[in-house]
Amino acid sequence: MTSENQATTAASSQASTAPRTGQGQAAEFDAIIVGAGFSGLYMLHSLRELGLSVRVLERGGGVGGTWYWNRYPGARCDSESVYYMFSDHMSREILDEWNWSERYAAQPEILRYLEFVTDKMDLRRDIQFNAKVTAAAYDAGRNRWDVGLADGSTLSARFLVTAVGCLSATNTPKFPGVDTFAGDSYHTGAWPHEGADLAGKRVAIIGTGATAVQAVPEIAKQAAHVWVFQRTPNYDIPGRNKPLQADYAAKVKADYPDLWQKARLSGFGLPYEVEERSAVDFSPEERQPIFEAAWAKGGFYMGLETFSDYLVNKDSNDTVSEFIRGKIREMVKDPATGEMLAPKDHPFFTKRPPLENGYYEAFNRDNVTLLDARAVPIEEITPRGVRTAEDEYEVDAIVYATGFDAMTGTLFGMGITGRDGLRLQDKWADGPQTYLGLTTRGFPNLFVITGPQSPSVMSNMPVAIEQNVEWIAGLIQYMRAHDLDVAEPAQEAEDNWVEHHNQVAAATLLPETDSWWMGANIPGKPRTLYPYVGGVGPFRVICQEVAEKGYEGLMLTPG
Ligand code: NA7
Repeated sequence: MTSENQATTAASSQASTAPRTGQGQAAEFDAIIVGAGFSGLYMLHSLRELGLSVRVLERGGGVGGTWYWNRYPGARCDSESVYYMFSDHMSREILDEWNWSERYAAQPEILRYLEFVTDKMDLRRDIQFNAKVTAAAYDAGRNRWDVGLADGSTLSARFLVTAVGCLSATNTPKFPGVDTFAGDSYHTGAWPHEGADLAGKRVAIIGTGATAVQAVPEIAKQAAHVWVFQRTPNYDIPGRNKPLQADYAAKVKADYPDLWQKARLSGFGLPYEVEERSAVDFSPEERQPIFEAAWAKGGFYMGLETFSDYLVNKDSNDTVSEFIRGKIREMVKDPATGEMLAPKDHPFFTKRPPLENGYYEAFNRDNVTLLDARAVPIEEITPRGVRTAEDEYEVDAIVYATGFDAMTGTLFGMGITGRDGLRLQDKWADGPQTYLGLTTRGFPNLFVITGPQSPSVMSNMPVAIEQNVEWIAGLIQYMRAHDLDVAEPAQEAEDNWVEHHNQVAAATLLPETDSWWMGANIPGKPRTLYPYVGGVGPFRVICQEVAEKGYEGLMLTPG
């Protein structure tokens, strides 16, 4: 942090400690932020810089968001740690001081990092923990958001910013008998803080997404036996996790200004070297060494640095999909298990490809059994375990690695109502309707960080988050400078954004695949692409142009 920054932080943080509270009245703030993960922390810092009084409401007992809740064995980030952090926009000092220990940081280290940031930036005193939002209603007469908490208390603010992440509402399938199991049940996204004792136990793991791919090898090391219930196999790419080399980390630090810039203008928020080329323009002999090099390197390079048209060209995609299937068959000793693990029902990267560190090898162990939950579905959970049409698997513990009601689950759970009592879930009943994913008509002064129809999960998250936060802070600054109190998108601007979003989605292979990106994992959820897939860089440019034109598309009015 520069000394100038420090001075502003100190001055504005004094302002932020003074909410206006009257007798019998709700505590009043300029802004309420919901969530204290990456998004909420940076939003708090940014609004304090503007001199706003701010309260962060966090349902957990500490900061961290995703990294507070997801404490399952093996939990780590699939973005390389050196890029999975705040840039110098938050604090140059933190960027210089913090050192990661592994190529991909594990959950405890990321949580330590976020605690470090919180303390270093003195953010904690404006965060209210164990504060679950149960209602948030816009009062047009007062132009304020009234926010109710589970403990019955209320607060109010001019601006409401949701910083609730994309994967914070856990999804446990409604299997018959799910509550009858006599052993221990865990959802990976709500793992007990004291840990789960799985040593020597018989464990059922349901799901084979990015979470299970991390958890299975770790649980297999402790458990007596693990049964993995797979409905759909994924294209898991080797992560090749390893200790971070000091010279590599130093080089990255030295190059940060360029690297952040590159990441901000990239497709997926990572500063990788993307070659604009199609796999179909290369012969099999030419493609092979390109694939092998990316496979050896590990990580998302496989998707981003080999060929650039996998999401729009099925023929190109077929080449990489077949390459990965071949690798899976090689890694798994039992041919029948290898075949079961090789995905055939969807193209590569039309579901989020997990990074694996020992997942396929785990199936070479005697104490791990893969079961085909597509061919033989789970019929019920019994007091003893998991019953399929063919068998009952008696276990001591069931681990639900069954994902999340992504992108909208938590927002809908907060009871958000806008102008004239319009409920967010009613407005979005057929799918999200937003302007830039950041705002939605009928909900004045509500801003959504990493919302649907913004790049969000299609990005290395901190890069998407910083852009969202800076745009929202810029808008609020603009409103204050021009004595404007209400921001709400015009209908036409919103319709145009939704249409653009849908056109971009339709040009890709993504809508054909059942994925949580498409809402397909939750029965009854509208089927639409939730994240914006036009790219982090292009999205940034669009948002910048909107801002430069006086926030074109938003109706900005005095209160
Ligand atoms: P995901 O990716 O949504 O994975 C959930 C898994 O659970 C997936 O394999 C599902 O199979 C499986 N699932 C869900 N419901 C069932 C039922 N009823 N029966 C059997 N199997 C089921 O969640 P994760 O937590 O792994 O990862 C979420 C994101 O976190 C990840 O994408 C990264 O961005 C980080 P399906 O594929 O639907 O057939």
